[in-house]
Amino acid sequence: MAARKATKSAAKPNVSAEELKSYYRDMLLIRRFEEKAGQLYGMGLIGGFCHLYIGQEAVVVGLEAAAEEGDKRITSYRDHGHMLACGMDPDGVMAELTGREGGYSKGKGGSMHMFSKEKHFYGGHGIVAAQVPLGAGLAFADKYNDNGRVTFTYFGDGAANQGQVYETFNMAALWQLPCVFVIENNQYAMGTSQQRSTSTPDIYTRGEAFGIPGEAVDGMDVLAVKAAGEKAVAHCRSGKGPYILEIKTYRYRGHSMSDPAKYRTREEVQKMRDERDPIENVREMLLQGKHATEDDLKAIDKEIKAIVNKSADFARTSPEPALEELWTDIYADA
Ligand SMILES: Cc1ncc(C[n+]2csc(CCOP(=O)(O)OP(=O)(O)O)c2C)c(N)n1
Ligand SMILES: [Mg+2]
Repeated sequence: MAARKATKSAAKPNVSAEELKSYYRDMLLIRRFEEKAGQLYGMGLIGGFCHLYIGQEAVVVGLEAAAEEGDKRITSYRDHGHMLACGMDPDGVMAELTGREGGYSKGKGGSMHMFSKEKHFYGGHGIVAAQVPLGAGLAFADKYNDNGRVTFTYFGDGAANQGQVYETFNMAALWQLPCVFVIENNQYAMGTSQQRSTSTPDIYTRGEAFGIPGEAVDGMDVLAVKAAGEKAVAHCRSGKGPYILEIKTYRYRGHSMSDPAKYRTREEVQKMRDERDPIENVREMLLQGKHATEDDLKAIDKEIKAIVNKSADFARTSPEPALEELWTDIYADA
């Protein structure tokens, strides 16, 4: 059996200027979309919970750069970034946040419950870690159908302490499922820091007991995430079973829109924004490497602003779902 050790990743791929620009664009779309969602929430247009992804953009954008058509993804309630990164329509996502007919779940699911068969996005799950066994189930189906597809199963540092994660690791390793377990370690589970809740800081080593290799990755660096993602995907696709990526990242906003964030200082957040911001990092790379001018980047900013404003207009003007809709989509084929 090959060595199945947990390692810290440092590799970075060579990418073209066009690729770098597309990562900048995709991360910026998530950032601006989430800022707009925050505004709509403040205006009372979004009900229920709303968990923003601001700060974590390089995780999904880097991993989507390593994915191929037909690969699957499943995640928690902090899910808008995953949907946008896999190509779901911003109009449909925003309209679901406002609970309107034009939303991905016809306004009946809200922020935490959206799906797209077309883009192989399987939710959006509100119960912490519930998506982890489901992700293994998706990978089981792919293995059974022998179709060469890989599933990205995302969960948080807090979720990593849930028992069902380890039952899943055992089965995924036993059956050699093509599943990349992506731990988005943003250092907090609601108001609890990882230090307060987690016995060992390196969650990527947790697969060793099951023979699952793991790797820690700098989640503020989209190129490092892409490189680690490619390695993990190649491992899974070649039939060697699951792989763990612990992606060290940071969320700038509260756990959800109703979080007063008393458990950390403003300075801590500001320091991260100033020194590690994933979008600023790529912006610097583009400018310093002379891959783009300030004007090129301004044009991208403008394009993104237009997409996000359009999605907000759609989310405000799409009608409320009709009452009869309450009786549809209850059973799979209804
Ligand atoms: C089974 C279960 N327990 C508790 C909660 C309440 N809860 C919602 S999010 C959360 C913290 C999860 O943190 P983490 O996995 O680090 O994800 P993050 O919010 O940082 O993305 C908790 C305890 C829940 N939704 N489900
Ligand atoms: Mg967390």
